[in-house]
Amino acid sequence: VTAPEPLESSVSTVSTTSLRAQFAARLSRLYATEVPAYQRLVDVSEQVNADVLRKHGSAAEELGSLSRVTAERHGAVRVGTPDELARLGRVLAAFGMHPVGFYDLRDASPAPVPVVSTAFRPLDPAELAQNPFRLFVSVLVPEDRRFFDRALTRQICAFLDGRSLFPPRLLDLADRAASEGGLPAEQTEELLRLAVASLELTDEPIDRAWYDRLAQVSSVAADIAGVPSTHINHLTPRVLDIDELHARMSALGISMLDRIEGPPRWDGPDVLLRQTSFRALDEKRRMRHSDGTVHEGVLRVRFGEVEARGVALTAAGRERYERGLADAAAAAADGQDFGHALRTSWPQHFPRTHGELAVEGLAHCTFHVGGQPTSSTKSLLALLEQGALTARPIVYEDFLPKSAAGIFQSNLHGGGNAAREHDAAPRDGQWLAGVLERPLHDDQLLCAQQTTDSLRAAAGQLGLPHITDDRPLQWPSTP
Ligand code: OOG
Ligand code: NI
Repeated sequence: VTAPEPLESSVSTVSTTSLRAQFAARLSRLYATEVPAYQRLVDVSEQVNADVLRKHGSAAEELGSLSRVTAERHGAVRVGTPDELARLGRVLAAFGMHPVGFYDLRDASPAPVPVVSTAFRPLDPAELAQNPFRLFVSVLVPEDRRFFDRALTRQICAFLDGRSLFPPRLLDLADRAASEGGLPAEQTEELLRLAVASLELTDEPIDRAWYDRLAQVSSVAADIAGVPSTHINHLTPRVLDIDELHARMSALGISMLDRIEGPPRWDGPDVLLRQTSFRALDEKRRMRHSDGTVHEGVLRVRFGEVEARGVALTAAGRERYERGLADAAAAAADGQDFGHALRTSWPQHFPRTHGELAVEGLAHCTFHVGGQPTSSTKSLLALLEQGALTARPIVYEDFLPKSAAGIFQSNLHGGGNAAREHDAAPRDGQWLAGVLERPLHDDQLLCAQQTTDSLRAAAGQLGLPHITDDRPLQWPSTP
């Protein structure tokens, strides 16, 4: 894993790990001032987490310690050009956050969005345990003819070329922090201040006609290219019981989306990610009108999302998940309630325990010595059966583009009118890696590497030359 070693040895150096924790905490304070209902969400999440821990004890911490979960946030930021994306990538490298995965939301259904995205986050399990702050970063694709005609593409590009989001001093400090694994203490304040300021809402007026023109095509395009700078679109705390959170927020009179996106609630293991949010609220913004006057207007683009995280699925597990969703969607097309259909069919797709998920090769996990083998075997399945090894689930650290598109959609009015007949501009992970000038990591491989490392360590402890991973659906084989 490529995360630089933190420079803990020198007292006057602040490590990227510590910088990341401070960056996340400051963004949280900033977003609370910008969107006060967010603080409510954080407070209620913390209460729910404390209650879950009281009720379930240490089992509640199987997928992360309470201190990790309490500080845990993901943010969403949207930028306009490859250049803006590359610069943001440099800033995030200062915090030990690296790009993982490629998401193309342009073909999300039922609500295509004209962006492609990646998630910047720590890679190393120890780094994730310290502070897992992640940022879902999307870049507009103004050349995509399904959304924008040639004239609009040109206008968007001209508008975006005229703005500069990340000052040179910020980039210098960030590059230094990234290459040295931290910064001298006397420079950290400046780095953090500039980094947070680059994601703060400005009160520079918005050109009303230009904003509305873009919003007709896509609200997200307007949120990106209709405004003079970028900002945090949302910041999301993690909660250990999202159904309880949803009920408590609703009881406080906060208007939540009806649905929790992702897998259903059930009495088996949570997988992947479940998310919901409160509806976007009116926010006052200064608007410049065509006659040149500036008045206060209202925009509604930012919302408060909350999430619960489950175990990471292998490709085989992901297939089950997709099939589960597809079955429920088919039932909904036949007039059934989607949520009901999903809950009813779920047990046909997933076993009821983490152990079974592990043994069937559906979920990623690490293996640890739990006792002495009762026979000479190198088989993982046999060692698990003998209790010589136990499985520990690996938490899902990434995103679900389908749910993401659902949340985009439900929170924005004027969903846009993508013309399907025109050509998409080609964008893929290789394109994104080229823009960022750094490799795009693969979440499946990162998890598989953790499994392999744990098996090697366990084999060493048991005095075996190796352990053979003979699970039925294991994936992928690490190179
Ligand atoms: C990002 C949407 C993705 C999530 O939680 O899935 C996301 C955005 O709205 O810009 O944040
Ligand atoms: Ni989000």
